[in-house]
Amino acid sequence: MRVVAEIPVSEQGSVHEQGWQSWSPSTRYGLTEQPHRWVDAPQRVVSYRSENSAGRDVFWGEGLLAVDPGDGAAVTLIAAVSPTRSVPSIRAVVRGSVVEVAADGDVEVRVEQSTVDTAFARWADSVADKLELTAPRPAPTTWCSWYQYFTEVAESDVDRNLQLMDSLDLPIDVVQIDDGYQAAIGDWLIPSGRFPDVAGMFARIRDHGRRAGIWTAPFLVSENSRLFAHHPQWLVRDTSGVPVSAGRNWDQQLYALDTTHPGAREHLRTVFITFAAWGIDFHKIDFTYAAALPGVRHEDVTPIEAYRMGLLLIREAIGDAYLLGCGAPLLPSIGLVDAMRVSPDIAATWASYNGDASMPGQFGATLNGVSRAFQHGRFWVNDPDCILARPGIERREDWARHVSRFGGLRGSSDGVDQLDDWGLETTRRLLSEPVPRYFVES
Ligand code: 9PG
Repeated sequence: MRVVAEIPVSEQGSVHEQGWQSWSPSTRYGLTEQPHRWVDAPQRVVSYRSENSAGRDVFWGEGLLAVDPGDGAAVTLIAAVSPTRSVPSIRAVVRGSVVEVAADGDVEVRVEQSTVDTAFARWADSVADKLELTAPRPAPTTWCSWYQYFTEVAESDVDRNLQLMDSLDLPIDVVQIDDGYQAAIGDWLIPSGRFPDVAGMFARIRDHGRRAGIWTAPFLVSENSRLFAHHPQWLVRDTSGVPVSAGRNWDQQLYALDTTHPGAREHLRTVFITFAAWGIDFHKIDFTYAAALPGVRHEDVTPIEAYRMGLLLIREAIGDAYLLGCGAPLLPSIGLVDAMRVSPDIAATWASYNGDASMPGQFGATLNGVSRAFQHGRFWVNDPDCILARPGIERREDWARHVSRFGGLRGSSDGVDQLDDWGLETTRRLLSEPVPRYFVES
């Protein structure tokens, strides 16, 4: 690491960290506060940039970090020079009344007499200009199966909700089936037992006058999948030839698909072209961090290049369909997705089950949704995660306020029959509200 700035600060100073991917905690801290870090080691690869060495006693941003001296003096922003190509880690250490910032790659140091949010927004404007990004396409409104049914979702649940959306005349453009329709992580075209006719179900969604959306984790391969059994050569490996771990979830060991391997690429193309033939035109691609893990690939490219090759391939296969990234390295996704989950998952509880701010819970979801507000309208449409408004959702009024303020993509994820009067009225209102172009002006 090379020192890039030494910034005098007052006792009221703060450091603002931006994490690697959708779920990585991102927020500001007072100088003596402890930053949010992983709690259980296996979580590290799933929600954080596992290859770095972010300690608990230092501040750490991935490609972006800001220091506010807290005395009215200018804020300093340290940012990746080419965020879609290389995302340096940026470390900030408090040494008495100076914050020393170091980076392991090319960064620019910007000094702005403004709030940190405004400085972030101005930086994002400059990135968008340089990359000649056009304004992101507004998001359709969605209904997502995940936060009511989780992996147990069945075709009958979707049908029942379709009926209710019609009878209640809910303003939902896209019905998005989440995790659960597929036989295994990696086997996207093989149905789970609960979906006897996946293609037929997407056709029924369209018969109801709604658009069809689907969830995949396109770069993940579960140890239980046929993909893993039949095509071990398509996995990212370490230098001794062992498949690199993409973490654990669903009580399964996960691996990363090599997005540079011709066979894996052909497979990805087939999956997404099949979805297009089924009439699907909304994609939530999840756990995409897997494609950017360090390792040995068929082609000698950087992890970020491999990641973008995978995203670009999907982009090309789905035509004009709307693309939502999730579990996604943020800066490397710029220019390739329409919308981005900027936060960990919402949940029925405010706190996550183990205190890890990257795990499902309203605390972490809100934290990131606020700190990444500047990205909305510049890099993509911000997805703060779904509206949950049914009884039993802890602090549901607070969550509704958050979505109203920071929701670019508006999606409902309650079983419609679970909503009480407040829940239904709130869901309808949040789905109908106009979304501003920006949440943070520059
Ligand atoms: C489907 C879900 C939903 C959800 C996504 C994602 O850190 N974790 O272990 C972790 C696991 C799952 C997860 C987020 C984090 O949820 O965000 O909306 O699609 O997958 O399995």
